[in-house]
Amino acid sequence: MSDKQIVLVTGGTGLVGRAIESVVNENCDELSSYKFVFIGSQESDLSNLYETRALFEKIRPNYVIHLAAMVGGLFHNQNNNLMFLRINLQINDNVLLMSHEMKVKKCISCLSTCIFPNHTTYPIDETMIHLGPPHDSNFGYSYAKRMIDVLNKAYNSSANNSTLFTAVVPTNVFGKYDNFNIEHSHVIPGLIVKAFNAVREAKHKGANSAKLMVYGSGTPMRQFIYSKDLAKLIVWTLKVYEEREPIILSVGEEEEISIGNAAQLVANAFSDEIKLELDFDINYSDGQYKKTANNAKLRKYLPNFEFTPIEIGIKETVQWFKQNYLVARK
Ligand code: NAP
Ligand code: GFB
Repeated sequence: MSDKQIVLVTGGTGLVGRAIESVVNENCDELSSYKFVFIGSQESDLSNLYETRALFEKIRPNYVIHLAAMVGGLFHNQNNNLMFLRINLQINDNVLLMSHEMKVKKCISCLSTCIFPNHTTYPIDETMIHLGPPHDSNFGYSYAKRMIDVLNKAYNSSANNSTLFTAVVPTNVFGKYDNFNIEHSHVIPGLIVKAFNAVREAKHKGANSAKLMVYGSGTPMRQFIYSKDLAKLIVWTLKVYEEREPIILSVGEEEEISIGNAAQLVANAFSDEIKLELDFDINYSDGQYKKTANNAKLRKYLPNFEFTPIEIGIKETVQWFKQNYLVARK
């Protein structure tokens, strides 16, 4: 009988899950008391309670890192708010119910900085989640995520509960194994696949420059966290974080950059092949202008945590995509 603590990672086959898997593989000794089980929708459709129950009865986790969700960028959310709401409500209710019933020691769920009130003061912090409606473009996803926070409060205060229900609040994430589908993806993977295609087309034509199409005006502001850094912080949350209240996992406010700047960093990552000039198409929506998050609570715990500089993270992600574009999720 193994005395290892079993950690079930739902959403284990996605961008964040795969990053946690590589952090776990790189730190086997430090994490030797845990056995991580990474699952995707092939192992269990977590929007279905019976399948969720069967999974939990099979794995019998001591801890749960709950990442599984219907996830997408601005344009995917904008056109599918009902689906994002219902599917994520179902997944979250099933996973938290089974964590409670199976007396999991700690269940760490994932919120997002995009679920905060659209009209608010800045920077946003963990206390502001419910102080007003979210941006209309992703209200379905946002309210489903906010219900995790409400479920956590309800379970934590219920009489027969023995699980610590808590949550992390990542900002926009990017990295290897992301979703590179242009219609559904977030901005950085969307730009990478567009840049990759533009370079390939230019080379085919013998041109030495090309355009990189950027949707919108490029003026909205974002904080981006490299998936490897987020993974390290989520493993830290598993081992150390014992508060019921959520914690924002983000680079600092001073790292906030415009979409145009992010696009330029993507173009620079291809400059060894072709010069890419940014071309902004304002027929596309800008979405939320800003969602500046404060990471002071994280810094109180980890004052010296070093985030990967975004230009390095983007270069590594572009390199990975070039080597894996045939198998990348598109
Ligand atoms: P992702 O790459 O789209 O991965 C989603 C994961 O959830 C995949 O493993 C997927 O399995 C699984 N999943 C989806 N529907 C499922 C279902 N019905 N049953 C079981 N598993 C299901 O997403 P991500 O970017 O890693 O996001 C992970 C978490 O971070 C999510 O909770 C998300 O809301 C949160 N987050 C993400 C960002 C971001 O910018 N990406 C920002 C803030 C918060 P398959 O591989 O089988 O599809
Ligand atoms: O990552 P993204 O799709 O979502 O970024 P949000 C959208 C911003 O990037 C808009 C611009 O200003 C877009 O006009 N943009 C430029 C692009 N080129 C592209 C492109 O090729 N693809 C995409 N997608 N955008 C999401 C929420 O908001 O944040 C989700 O809708 C999720 O729920 C995510 O939580 C973290 O950052 O605007």
